[in-house]
Amino acid sequence: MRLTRYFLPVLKETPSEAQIVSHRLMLRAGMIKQASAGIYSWLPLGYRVLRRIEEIVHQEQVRAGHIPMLMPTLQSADLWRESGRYEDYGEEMLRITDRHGRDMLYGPTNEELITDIFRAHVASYKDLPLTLYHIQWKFRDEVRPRFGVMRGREFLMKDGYNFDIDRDAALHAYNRHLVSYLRTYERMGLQAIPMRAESGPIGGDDTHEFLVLADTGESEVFYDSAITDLRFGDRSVDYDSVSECQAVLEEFTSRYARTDDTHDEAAFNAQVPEERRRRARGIEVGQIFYFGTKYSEAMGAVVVNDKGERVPVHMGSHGIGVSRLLGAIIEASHDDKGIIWPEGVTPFHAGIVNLKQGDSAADAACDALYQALIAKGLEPLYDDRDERAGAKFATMDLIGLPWRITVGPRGLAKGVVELTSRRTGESEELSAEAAVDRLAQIYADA
Ligand code: 5CA
Repeated sequence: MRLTRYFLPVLKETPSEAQIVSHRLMLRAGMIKQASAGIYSWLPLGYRVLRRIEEIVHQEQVRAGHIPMLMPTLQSADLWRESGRYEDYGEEMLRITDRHGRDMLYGPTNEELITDIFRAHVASYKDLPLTLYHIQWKFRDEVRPRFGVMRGREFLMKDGYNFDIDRDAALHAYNRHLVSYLRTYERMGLQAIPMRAESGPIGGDDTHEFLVLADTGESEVFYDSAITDLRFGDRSVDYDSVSECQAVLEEFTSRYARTDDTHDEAAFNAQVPEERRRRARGIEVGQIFYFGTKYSEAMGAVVVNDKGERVPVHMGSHGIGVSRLLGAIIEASHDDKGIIWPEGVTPFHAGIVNLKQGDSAADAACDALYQALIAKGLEPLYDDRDERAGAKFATMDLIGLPWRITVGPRGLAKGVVELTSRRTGESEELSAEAAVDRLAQIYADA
């Protein structure tokens, strides 16, 4: 993409309404624009990152054997009356009446709708296990929408639902989700720690939230610092193997890590040596639940088991805050100049800065570099504006592309360009061809 043909409305001023750094940077970098309280338009740069995050979530869900689909945002109130949640959900639910006077709602989550699909089409244990998921907009009329996309009213969520014949099978689905979530967040450059939590309006006793540690996080958390040494890495786990998934769950959840809802000071002190006790704040980027037959009993989602008996199906639901993740990644990865995107989610792979726009040699070198990167399957953002170098560098630093290639007459005379890492600030002079090869290698490894 050439910047002169793009739409990147960066702001010079720091917007006064934004209280936390991720919100400020998303506004300044022209990624989002508020449409109304807690509701945002995704401008092209923000939309690119959102799509990349969605893509990683899809890939990891499919890898775990889960099946993508799409359910609507608007739902009928009647389904929610069956589960009893129409009344229980309270003011957070946006209720709408259609022209025929029918009660509708903008879905805050989809347990009822998916259970309705299941009961219409599945009747036998032979069709289990089954896990369906979608990535769809949700609406929760939060009392205090704030921090930009972090606590929105409209937000994008991946929500998945497992259907299993009994508790053991459903707990395997729970563990499988935990494993797939660890992989998912690490691919985005994040460490998200599973912590024992409360289930709230979703229900059930087994639940973990995934938290990214950050001072601006809304949750208070208590954990054993040894947990921050754990990495999922690129290990391969067989998602069908009960013991392999169980082993990962045990590795990542046996140490003390809880949100304030479930925190138990006595247990904390007894289980964790004093020097490893941490009390901090975190951003909840996902949550997994096992709630058994709560919805299947209320809504008549039954299957015939291998003994010919009709039994309610065991379920869980599993959410990832897709739009919130942009805020979480920026909170975890920025400096005073702007965002620093991890390679896995960056909106463009590299920026090209032409130090002397209009100089025929510099322009030609930039054009060639731009084409060479595209030929390697990379997406560059070429700053071809007629601007001072300082302004171009400031824009690149603000929008946070992990790599910048700087091209100018002085370097070209020596046959080199400059490759700069946004994260370390280190630069290296090398030929344009070598820079292209280096970037191709970096992204192949990422
Ligand atoms: N049905 C379950 C799992 S699919 C569910 O709704 N879980 S949840 O309530 O925990 O939401 C899942 C994730 O959505 C949360 O972990 C959080 O990352 C994200 N989320 C929840 N509320 C908001 C909000 N107001 N703004 C942005 N993201 C949100």
